[in-house]
Amino acid sequence: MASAVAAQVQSNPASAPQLQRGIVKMVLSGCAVIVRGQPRGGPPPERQINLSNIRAGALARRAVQGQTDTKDTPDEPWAFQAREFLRKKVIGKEVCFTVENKTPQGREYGMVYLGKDTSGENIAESLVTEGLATVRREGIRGNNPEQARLCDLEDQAKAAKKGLWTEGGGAHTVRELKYTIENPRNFVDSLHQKPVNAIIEHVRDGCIVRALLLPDYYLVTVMLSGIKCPTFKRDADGSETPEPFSAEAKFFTESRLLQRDVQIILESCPNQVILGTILHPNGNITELLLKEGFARCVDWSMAVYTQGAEKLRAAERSAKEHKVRIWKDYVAPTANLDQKDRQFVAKVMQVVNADAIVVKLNSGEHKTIHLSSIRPPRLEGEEKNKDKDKRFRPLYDIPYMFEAREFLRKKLIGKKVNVTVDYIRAATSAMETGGVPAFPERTCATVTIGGINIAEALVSKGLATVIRYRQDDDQRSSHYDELLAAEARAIKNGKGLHSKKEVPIHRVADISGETQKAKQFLPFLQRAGRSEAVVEYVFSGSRLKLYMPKETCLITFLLAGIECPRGSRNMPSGMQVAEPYSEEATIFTKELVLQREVEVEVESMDKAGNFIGWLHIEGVNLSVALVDNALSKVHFTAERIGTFYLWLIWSEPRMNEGSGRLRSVAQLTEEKERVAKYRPVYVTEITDGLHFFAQDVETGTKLESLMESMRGEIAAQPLVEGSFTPRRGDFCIAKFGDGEWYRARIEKVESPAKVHVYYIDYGNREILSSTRLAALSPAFSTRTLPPQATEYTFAFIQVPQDEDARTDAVDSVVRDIQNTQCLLNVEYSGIVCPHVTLQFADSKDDVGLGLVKEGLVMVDVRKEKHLQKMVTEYLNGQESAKSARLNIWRYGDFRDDDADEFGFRR
Ligand SMILES: *[C@@H]1O[C@H](CO)[C@@H](O)[C@H](O)[C@H]1NC(C)=O
Ligand SMILES: *[C@@H]1O[C@H](CO)[C@@H](O)[C@H](O)[C@H]1NC(C)=O
Ligand SMILES: *[C@@H]1O[C@H](CO)[C@@H](O)[C@H](O)[C@H]1NC(C)=O
Ligand SMILES: CC(=O)N[C@H]1CO[C@H](CO)[C@@H](O)[C@@H]1O
Repeated sequence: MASAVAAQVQSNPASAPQLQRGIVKMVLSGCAVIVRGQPRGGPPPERQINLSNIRAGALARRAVQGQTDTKDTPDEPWAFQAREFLRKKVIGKEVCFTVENKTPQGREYGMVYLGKDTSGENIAESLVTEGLATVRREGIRGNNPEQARLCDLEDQAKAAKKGLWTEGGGAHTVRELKYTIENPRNFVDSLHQKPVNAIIEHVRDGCIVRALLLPDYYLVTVMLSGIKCPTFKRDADGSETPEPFSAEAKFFTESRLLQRDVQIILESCPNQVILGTILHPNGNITELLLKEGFARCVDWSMAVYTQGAEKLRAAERSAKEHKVRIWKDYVAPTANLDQKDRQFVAKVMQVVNADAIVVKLNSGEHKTIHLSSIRPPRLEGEEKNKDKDKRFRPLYDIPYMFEAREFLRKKLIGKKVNVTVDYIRAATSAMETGGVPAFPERTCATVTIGGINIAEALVSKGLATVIRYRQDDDQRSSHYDELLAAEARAIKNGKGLHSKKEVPIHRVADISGETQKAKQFLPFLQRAGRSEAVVEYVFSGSRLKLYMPKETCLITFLLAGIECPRGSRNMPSGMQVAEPYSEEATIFTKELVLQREVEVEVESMDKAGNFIGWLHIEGVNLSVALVDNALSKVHFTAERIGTFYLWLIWSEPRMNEGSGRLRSVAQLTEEKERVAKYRPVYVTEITDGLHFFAQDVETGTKLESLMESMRGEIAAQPLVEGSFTPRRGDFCIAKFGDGEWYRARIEKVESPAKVHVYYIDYGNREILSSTRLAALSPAFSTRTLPPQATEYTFAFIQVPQDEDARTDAVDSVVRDIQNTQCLLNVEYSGIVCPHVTLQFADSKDDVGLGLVKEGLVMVDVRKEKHLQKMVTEYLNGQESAKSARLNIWRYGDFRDDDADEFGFRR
């Protein structure tokens, strides 16, 4: 050891003892220091130097534990003052020293000077001057000038009655040291986390220190809150085995904190160990240790850290990322994922139980995501075996499962969320788990919506619990501490699973497949009219399982008016092959209604106890939407929307008639060419969302004559005002602002004075008093002439989400085409309505392309092969708008991928 320090020695004239250099690591007493060299790839060597020729008092010593023949010895008078004088002067400082004498036991005596050479302060002289050390006159021989000088200084100190030479002895300089604390927990609590002044007296390992608390001289062992460093494991035979980096971690803390003045926040005292945080002006040792890879975060003790746990996690994360020290072999749980698979935005399609969701990725693919580090409600012990014979449905029968699922469903379904993958849990085979059911691979992620971590929200409501991990288990939420904190709050406030109250019970009548029960229930549901329901399962495009919250029952529901192509299924005669497009129909329905709140009208029931009726979601009639979707791909001359509409309205449920209609429609979609058969329409209404309503010019004369005779009839037989009772869904006639009557449908009845109507031949809506409504006579009903206004939207363009941009586009469309005859061609289908191109009747210019060229909208880049020519034409238009910096491009170009941020929606 000594040789390494000697290696850093400077040569000196042969006569004088060699001058050596080092840094003071520790002051042992008023007359001894430990000096160390510079670290070179590990903790440096060190030597103890006792000061020649002087003596300072001995510090207090604790009895050797377990040996009854030793006792605590107190400080000698002025000993602590001498140590403190020296500590403040030299700790952590560079000094130089000479070794004048070495005892056979290896003890070294010398002179120590502050700084690089002997021109610095001679610390022995300073001590003597202050009366903090005495001179060993007995050892002085000959006439060494240095020794003579020490004697002089001592004489002066005596004369001035300094330190040891003050009258009355030094009893007041003896500390009343407290090695133990009776009740450490009370002691810690009594400080209320106020910082206490302290001196670090010993560093046991990187995160455990012995501290002298001031001003009362308590000696306490403090473990740094939140972390753990590699340490020295004591074996059974008493020898210590260092863990990798334990010595380095210890040196890291020692070189910064040993014998330094600090403040300590004593944070907690679980079973005798005091946890605390050390404050030092140069930084935060806890954070530094983590950042340098000398420590790892510890969940249980992290909870008491008062200075912000997220900073510690971030420091640890940085060390892991850079693979420093203890993390040198670290592999992130998501290391083999591309960035785009690690973090992405996706749309929630389904909530599975209470801890997983199915999302739709940009690619259109569906993916199941588990919420990291949480555990959904589950049955404990005996409850599992209760009611064994009853049909067990986890969603309703496990306490709080339904609440948890509903919380997630209401918050997330159909919404876009941010997914950050935290870890992939490998599949476990049944063999590994010893017969416990195996799990497939799971992608576990933190899912946020509007900045809220949904797992944290769930936990804070007591609707899920947090999984506990082994210390070194990295497969966990990146926001694990927040989850723990949320759980602590939920427990404290007795939320959900932590509540002492009776668990909420969901008695659900499962009527699906129970013909007898269904029969009894039918009149009830028929009478109920429109009822709320949640779609719990989609078997096929037109066959669903519904939960009716008011009636608390589960039913199987078939869409009236249509039958979707059947999927494959097992029949006694063998596997029945799926009909074409069954898969597409199922996906279409799933995307539109799965787990959504819908309204249904039950009309009838089939032999198997399935209810048949209509289903509406956000104003869309699912039967119509399904047909529209297939229809709009159809060659226009083959099927007319108007005809189809009529068919839907008037066809009775035809459950056993097969699916001829939709299939024939589907076959037509095989067509590969874009079909451009423009037909004349009259644009009657434009909505704020850039949809529009148009009438077919061909049937226009029919509408005119119908209106004429209708108005004639009204004139002949004036209506009795107020004799009409509006009911939602009914057709009627309504007196518009121009004083004329038009056919309409009632969409909502707020009050007799506020009835929402939709003019079925024009597409506009109005709220008016029921006094301006009257019954629609059967002669003019939709049976005679179907509603003439059809809703469309522009193909190949994105409706701007930004309100101002949208208003600009709508204004331009209103100016150009409202109440104008145009030519229309259906290009492709949409969920709400067909997407079409429109041409001006005279110039044959494309209206949508005009909007693109004006920079009022962005292009929706369709992928269909047969549409590529159109898409290219639109994109060229967009390029010219960009280069001219028109409207939305006025701030310059941005990639299509940025569209969302700029307020555009595809
Ligand atoms: C050297 O200093 C240490 C620490 O103060 C002390 O315990 C020891 O007795 C000293 N050695 C001698 C021989 O004075
Ligand atoms: C997703 O996160 C980003 C940044 O972290 C944020 O700007 C964006 O609004 C988030 N999106 C959603 C849907 O929460
Ligand atoms: C949609 O649903 C209603 C039930 O409210 C039904 O009567 C109607 O025929 C369906 N079709 C259309 C086109 O509205
Ligand atoms: C409480 C406290 O002192 N925190 C400090 C920990 O150290 C970092 C720098 O290392 C400071 O920024 C914090 O203020």
